[in-house]
Amino acid sequence: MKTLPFLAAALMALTSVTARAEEPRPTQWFEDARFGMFIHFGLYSVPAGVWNGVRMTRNDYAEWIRYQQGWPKPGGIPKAEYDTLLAQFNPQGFDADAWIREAKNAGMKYFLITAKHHDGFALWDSKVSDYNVVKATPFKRDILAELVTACRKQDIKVGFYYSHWLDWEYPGGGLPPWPETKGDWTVTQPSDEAFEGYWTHKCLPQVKELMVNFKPDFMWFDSWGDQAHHFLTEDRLNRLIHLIHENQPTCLINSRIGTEKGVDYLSMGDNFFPKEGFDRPWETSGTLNHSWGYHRLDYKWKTTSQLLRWLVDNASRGGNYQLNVGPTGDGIFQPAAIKRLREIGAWMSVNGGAIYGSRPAKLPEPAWGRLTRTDGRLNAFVYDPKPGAVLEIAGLATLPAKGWVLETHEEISITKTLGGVRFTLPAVLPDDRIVVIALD
Ligand code: FHN
Repeated sequence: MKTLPFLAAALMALTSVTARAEEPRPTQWFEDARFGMFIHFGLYSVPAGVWNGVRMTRNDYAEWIRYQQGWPKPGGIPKAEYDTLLAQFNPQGFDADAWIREAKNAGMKYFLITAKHHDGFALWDSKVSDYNVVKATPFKRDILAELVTACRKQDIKVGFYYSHWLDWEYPGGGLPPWPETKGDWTVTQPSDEAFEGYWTHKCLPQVKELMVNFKPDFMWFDSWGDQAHHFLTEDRLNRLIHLIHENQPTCLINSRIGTEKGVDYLSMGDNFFPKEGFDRPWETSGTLNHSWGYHRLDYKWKTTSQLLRWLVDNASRGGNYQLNVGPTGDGIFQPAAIKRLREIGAWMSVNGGAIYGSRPAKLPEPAWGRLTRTDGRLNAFVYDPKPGAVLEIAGLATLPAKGWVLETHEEISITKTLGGVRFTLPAVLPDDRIVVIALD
């Protein structure tokens, strides 16, 4: 008799944990947000794509500098040599509030950072591995803790990138998959048993730490290709997903974890903007220039006009855009990045009402631009607008009560046609990249 209440309490506790873990997670904030900042920051931000005066080859992603096919000798930079970066990692210019302010001013609603990238280096005070910013570098500050505080203060959702498959620090972590597929030198992949050791002793405990210490709003895992699937078995992924929800029930998870089942949103390929949407939340992560991590010789900056189009394209198809910044080894954003973020922010400050909380219009996509729907309003994004242009929205059955330029509030003329609605742009336009027309 005495054990019964105890048993009942234990059972209830167990049921509530399971129930919490299985409850649908709230994705609405994510879908409403539409625009977020991605950050790649770590040891690799110091060499910034150049090692001993030699520019990296192959994918030219600065965060991959340790492993470059044929670099500068087969096998890449030896770990002991790479680890000389630990003593050099001292980003004195890092200011969490300033980073988050920049994201917020750009019109972004959430923030995602590489808690641990493929090199295995952690940006927080991990008790699981000393290979982290607090224990192994002169900087000694918990970068994640400072950023999470800044995000909470400035009302920005926060998430972490965690490289769960590739880890080039811990024995047994996944190694680059290239040699097997491209083959001019070979890396011996860990055995399944060794990978299991990494999984149980580094990956799972570190992800648990992230959940317990920071209660993130979402996680962004990264995997691709056959090699990843070989290691990321259903059982391992289930353990990882369960651990996350057990410790942080509302934490969203992306599909690049290695499965589309039991996760909350789909991640597209890098810089991939699909022509059609999906019937569930999704996002594209993209770069401002070419490399994700800061690369001192990367001058391939995209124009603001192009970045805005991708943001609008994705929003019109029900997707988000996570735009990446690679801060320098000193912990600051490059002027070219700031310029673009602020230009996007200026556009969003007058047109964000047609992006945030929007859903696809479910009308044929016009050749002249894109459409979204927000609370009973239709928003028409006109690309490369020409003064006085007469444009048509096909498939709209009723004539809207009125139409106006969202930025200036200038009313425009609208008429009903056989197949939809026709509107005329004003003689003077407030933007030559994208003008938004609101139709009530
Ligand atoms: O290998 C990584 C790369 O360094 C970067 O983190 C991107 C971001 O989407 N993901 C992988 C390549 O797809």
